[in-house]
Amino acid sequence: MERLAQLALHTTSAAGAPPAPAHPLDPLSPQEIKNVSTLVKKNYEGKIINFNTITLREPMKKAYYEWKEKNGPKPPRIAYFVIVADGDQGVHEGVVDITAQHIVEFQHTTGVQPILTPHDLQTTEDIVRNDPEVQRQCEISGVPPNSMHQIYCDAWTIGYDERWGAEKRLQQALMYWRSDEDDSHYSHPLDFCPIVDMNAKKVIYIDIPQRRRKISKHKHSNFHPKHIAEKFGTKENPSGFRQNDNFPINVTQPEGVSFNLDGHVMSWSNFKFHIGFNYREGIVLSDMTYNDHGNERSLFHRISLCEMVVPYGCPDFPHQRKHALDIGEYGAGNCTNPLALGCDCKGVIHYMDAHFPDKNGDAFTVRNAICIHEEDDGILFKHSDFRDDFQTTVTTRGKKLIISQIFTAANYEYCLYWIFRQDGTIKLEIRLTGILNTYICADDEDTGKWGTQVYPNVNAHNHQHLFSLRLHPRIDGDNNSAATSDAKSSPFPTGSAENKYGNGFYCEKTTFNKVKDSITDFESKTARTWDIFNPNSVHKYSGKPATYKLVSTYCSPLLAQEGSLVRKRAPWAANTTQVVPYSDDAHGYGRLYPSGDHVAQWSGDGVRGMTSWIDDGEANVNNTDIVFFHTFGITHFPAPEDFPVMPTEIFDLMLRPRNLHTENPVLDVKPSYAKTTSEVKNGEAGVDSCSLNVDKASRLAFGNNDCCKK
Ligand SMILES: *[C@@H]1O[C@H](CO)[C@@H](O)[C@H](O)[C@H]1NC(C)=O
Ligand SMILES: *[C@@H]1O[C@H](CO)[C@@H](O)[C@H](O)[C@H]1NC(C)=O
Ligand SMILES: *[C@@H]1O[C@H](CO)[C@@H](O)[C@H](O)[C@H]1NC(C)=O
Ligand SMILES: *[C@@H]1O[C@H](CO)[C@@H](O)[C@H](O)[C@H]1NC(C)=O
Ligand SMILES: *[C@@H]1O[C@H](CO)[C@@H](O)[C@H](O)[C@H]1NC(C)=O
Ligand SMILES: *[C@@H]1O[C@H](CO)[C@@H](O)[C@H](O)[C@H]1NC(C)=O
Ligand SMILES: [Cu+2]
Repeated sequence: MERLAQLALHTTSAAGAPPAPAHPLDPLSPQEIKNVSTLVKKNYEGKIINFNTITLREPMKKAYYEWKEKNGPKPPRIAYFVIVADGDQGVHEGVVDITAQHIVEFQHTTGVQPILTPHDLQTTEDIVRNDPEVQRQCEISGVPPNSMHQIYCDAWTIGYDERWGAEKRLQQALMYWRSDEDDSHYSHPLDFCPIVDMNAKKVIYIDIPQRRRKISKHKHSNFHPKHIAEKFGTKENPSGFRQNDNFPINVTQPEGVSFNLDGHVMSWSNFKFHIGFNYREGIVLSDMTYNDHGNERSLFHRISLCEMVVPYGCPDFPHQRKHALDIGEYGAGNCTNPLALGCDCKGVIHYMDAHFPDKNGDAFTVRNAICIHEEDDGILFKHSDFRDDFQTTVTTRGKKLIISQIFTAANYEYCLYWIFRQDGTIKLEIRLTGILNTYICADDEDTGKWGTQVYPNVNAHNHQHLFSLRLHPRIDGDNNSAATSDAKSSPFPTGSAENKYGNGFYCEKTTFNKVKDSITDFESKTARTWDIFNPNSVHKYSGKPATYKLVSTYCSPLLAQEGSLVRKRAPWAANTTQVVPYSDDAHGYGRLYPSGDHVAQWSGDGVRGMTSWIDDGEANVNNTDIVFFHTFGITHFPAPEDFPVMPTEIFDLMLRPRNLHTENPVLDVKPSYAKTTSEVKNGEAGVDSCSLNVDKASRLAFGNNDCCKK
């Protein structure tokens, strides 16, 4: 509560018309949020309402490009809202035309539950602490008397529990004890799990295991500096911090940054794109182009992480309920952290804020939600000639542009880095950190294969972190195709006329004609990658189509089986790719969310999201407007090194241009050092911006720099 209160700035709404933002894809401004909530309140006069969602409803692709490229009308500002009304089941949702100042549509939807908000999570703890039966269970667990204020819970989405379905708005409260306010509670889990009804604001049930386990008697394991002093401090070094690697690495960018922002439109190197942000997907990159020597070529209409699932692998009840779909159930946007200069990102930084509604419909601002900065990216290209002892050489260093955010889903932190290289490569790097979800294990208990004892009496269950990357390509135009690309040996045996020496191999490209062809899995034996391409834009040398190749090898298969709750609720996670036709229809809203629009407490039954888009699998996805979904992520078998807080675990994927550029697209990046053979012979200088004479920020680690000046 307090932490959020500190970080929040309640923006007072300006009187009168909200200033229209410059760009149709810009997130709603605080004024627009307030404006929408005012209209919605009028519409629901007489009801007690809590705002859950107010967000931009992006213009449909067609309308957007009519405006952008064909001088069409500017798309109106449209907002989508979700509210919870006291006494009503489900949600009220609707669409507001801000420009026209009226509610376009609204409806009461039952049998669904809205996304959880940080506010929801905070209230649960109070409800749980004040419940007499929870208090009794704490006593049974051996929690010291009069210490209910030291009981904490991680309020989790319930997933789906068939005992209650989706009628009530529920959370499961994963219980812990903290020895003091600054303690991390994860080394003292409790064995029972209350179910909280958020609307009734009470505990409706407590799942109590057959085998009771007393709270751990071991000292808590903590990680803040004061705890490090306690753990490792000595008389000589009271802080306890290691002393052998503490010289700072400072970044200098004396002339500032190479990127330019026009509102939310980023121009960097040859890239141009719009940076959006919403409660659910967090960062959204749209209308991405690359300037190919004056020709502004379109690459992607929209890129985002549209869903994720973190299924846990312990088969014992009620742990099957732990499979948070964090993007659809919590929101990568709404759980985003405010970032700090010099520590979350280093160098010369530009930040963007994010705005959400609070439960009263006032705007709530997360400062510095998006971090934008550049970093050195090592060698971009290099070649030296052996004939003159490598004196004939060219070395060009690269830079990268990084757009990042960090969100906290209860115990875990997800650090997301969208990285651009000058050659047109787009990378997504994810760093997992934060704290393992933990459960109690007794002194004599074996965690078996389903978890690891990471600390005395602390069992961290096996789990996966799987994401869905949504790519809406627009490579050289709206009609694109996709294919698998497999490295294959020649099908002909050694000695045959076609493969006499047995060494032949090639790239087998299999284009998806129908949706059902596009359902593929990662294949390490063929080093499988996927091509997204425009069959109508053919390279003049290679004869191959302009392509972005998806290179992604962190593709753990979903381990929950057919028929499991996880598989039903995350139908997209069962395979590595799905390609579906883009649909502008008002109900598809561009096919954004593969586990459906309202994910919380969905049973997984019925046809929704990915299942409905795949349909009978017969729709054409070849040379048409397509959306490409990619499941990737890791399987996490916890180890003691991940506790009490986890060093970042890093994985990534990349999209690289292939057959798109005439030649190496970064030949025009100025080299750091270059000398031709004749310059070497004639003792001429060539290009040199990286010797110790010129790059004053670099120097020798040891000894005298003077001796090395040329
Ligand atoms: C909302 O914006 C409209 C113009 O876009 C303006 O006429 C109206 O007064 C605003 N209402 C509030 C409550 O800010
Ligand atoms: C380098 O950064 C450290 C903090 O990390 C700071 O204390 C120091 O003053 C900086 N040095 C320079 C030369 O800016
Ligand atoms: C975002 O968080 C705020 C603060 O907890 C909450 O009031 C709001 O309803 C949330 N919005 C969404 C869309 O989750
Ligand atoms: C896909 O479309 C292209 C061009 O329209 C066509 O040449 C090709 O045969 C199609 N591929 C498949 C697998 O149907
Ligand atoms: C998709 O996943 C299912 C479930 O794991 C598997 O049975 C099927 O073979 C996969 N499909 C393809 C084409 O790889
Ligand atoms: C794109 O493909 C659709 C069929 O899927 C076709 O109707 C349309 O004319 C194509 N557009 C272009 C620009 O080729
Ligand atoms: Cu993990």
